[in-house]
Amino acid sequence: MSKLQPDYNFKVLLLGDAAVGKTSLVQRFVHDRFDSSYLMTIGMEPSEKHVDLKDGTRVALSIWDLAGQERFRFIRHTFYTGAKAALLVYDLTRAATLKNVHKWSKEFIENCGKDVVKILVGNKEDLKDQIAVSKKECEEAHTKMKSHNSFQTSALTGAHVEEAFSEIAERLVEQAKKLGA
Ligand SMILES: Nc1nc2c(ncn2[C@@H]2O[C@H](COP(=O)(O)OP(=O)(O)OP(=O)(O)O)[C@@H](O)[C@H]2O)c(=O)[nH]1
Ligand SMILES: [Mg+2]
Repeated sequence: MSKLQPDYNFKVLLLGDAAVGKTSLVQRFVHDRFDSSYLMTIGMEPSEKHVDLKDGTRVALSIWDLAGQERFRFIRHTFYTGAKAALLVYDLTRAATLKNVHKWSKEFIENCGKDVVKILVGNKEDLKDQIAVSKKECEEAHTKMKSHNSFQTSALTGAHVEEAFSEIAERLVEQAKKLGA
């Protein structure tokens, strides 16, 4: 019989530059759909989805999809409160967005502390002939920002989207169990 009540509830942020595909990743993960037009997020867009881990643990993720546009910088800190994890997203076709991921990571830690789960996500991997960052650069960024894991995703095809969110749920449960022990 499946449990209805989640065992855990966590707040997860989507962080990264404008138009890297944060909203698209959430749309793919939560509703299994994709929109090719760009509608910038204004402030923040909340969603919720339950994830069942392999061992049957049920995790509710409150997903806070933050606006990446510079103009929302001043209201952003209000959305950080209580977040324990983030997907730090960059666009594989725009090298500058990978550089900026470090700024996002810094802002995340400043607001939420060091004991947070960080998953690095290079999105738009379907645009094979436009990829502008090497595997080595991705790995270096992963090491430099000490992210727990990294993925290359496509919100368009769905590649590795579930994996990235499941990883965050797994890591959060692991951390919660450790802290509770
Ligand atoms: N080909 C391709 N296009 C994508 C992918 N993900 C997002 N896009 C497109 O990239 C554009 C920006 O996507 P959004 O999800 O709105 O970007 P965002 O990061 O939420 O942007 P802000 O809300 O401004 O911070 C849209 O036109 C999407 O359709 C992907 O995996 N592949
Ligand atoms: Mg958005």
